[in-house]
Amino acid sequence: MVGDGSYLMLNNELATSVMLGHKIIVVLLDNAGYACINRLQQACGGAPFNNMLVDCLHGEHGIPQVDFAQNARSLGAEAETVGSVAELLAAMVRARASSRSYLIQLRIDGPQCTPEGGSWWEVGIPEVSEREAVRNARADHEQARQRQRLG
Ligand SMILES: Cc1ncc(C[n+]2csc(CCOP(=O)(O)OP(=O)(O)O)c2C)c(N)n1
Ligand SMILES: [Mg+2]
Repeated sequence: MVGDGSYLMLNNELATSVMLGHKIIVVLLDNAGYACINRLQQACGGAPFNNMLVDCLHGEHGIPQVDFAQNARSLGAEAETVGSVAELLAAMVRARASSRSYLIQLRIDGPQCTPEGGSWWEVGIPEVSEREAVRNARADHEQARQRQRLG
């Protein structure tokens, strides 16, 4: 299972899996951007920027709408695109029956995430900012550090 952003960073592994005959099934969750980094950016007090494709800097040719299934086929895998959980289940049956690596592209909602799991990850927050949200995130960060066990 892989996100659309991660797939763009490692899709060549599909060609290797086909070449070696080591079949893998890739379920690609396409939410049009780096959603977890988008969430982290905002948890640190930042405004959403340059993570979801809709917020990204782009030039005159716009934002590419990557056809991930087509991309996987070009690397030698079989592939299809689905739009619901029911279609995903049916596609998994075909993927399991296939003799070669198989990618299922599932379009999912954008930046919405499941609620946090409750664990704390230390990420540096600026001490000085004109943004109130950043100053609040810094105050939360300092409080959280008080509860950190060292050593
Ligand atoms: C090689 C590499 N570059 C950058 C990162 C930082 N990083 C962690 S998650 C992530 C975004 C992943 O986006 P996607 O795969 O689309 O998953 P989503 O959060 O949207 O579900 C990035 C850039 C990383 N882990 N590895
Ligand atoms: Mg994504």
